[in-house]
Amino acid sequence: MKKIALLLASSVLSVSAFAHEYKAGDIRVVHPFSVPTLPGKDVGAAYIGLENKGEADVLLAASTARAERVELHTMSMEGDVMKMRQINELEVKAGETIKMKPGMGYHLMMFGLKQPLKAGDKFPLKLQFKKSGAVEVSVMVQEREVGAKAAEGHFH
Ligand SMILES: [Cu+2]
Repeated sequence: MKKIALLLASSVLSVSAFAHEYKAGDIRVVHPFSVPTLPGKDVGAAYIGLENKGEADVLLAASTARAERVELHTMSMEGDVMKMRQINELEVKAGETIKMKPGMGYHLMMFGLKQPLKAGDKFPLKLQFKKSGAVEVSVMVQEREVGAKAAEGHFH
């Protein structure tokens, strides 16, 4: 009986490590990732999934030791121009899922990166929610998809 419990515990651990997700209260933070920085740039963007199983909450801020500051940004088409702007906070409504991805919508913009982001890097990112408090996640730097390349013109 004891053995089974141990086996179960270890498989749960390895599954959650593999799935690369975190919890802050009722919010699941899924697969935080970033892409390699462009040559000569010290800005980058991080992307996370947010699943809210509870009441409405608000992402207030993000920070990382890897960069001077992190801003919440959103990107959208205005006419035929892609425009990016800073937002003060990001509401995650009850039951809502927000999936950030390169090229469109929300992202976490990192300014003053202390070293370039390379594929395979990992770095810690702290997220601050209004209700659920703070959670530290590990961001994986992944090779940018070929298809996403064209949409990366938003880098400052
Ligand atoms: Cu941005």
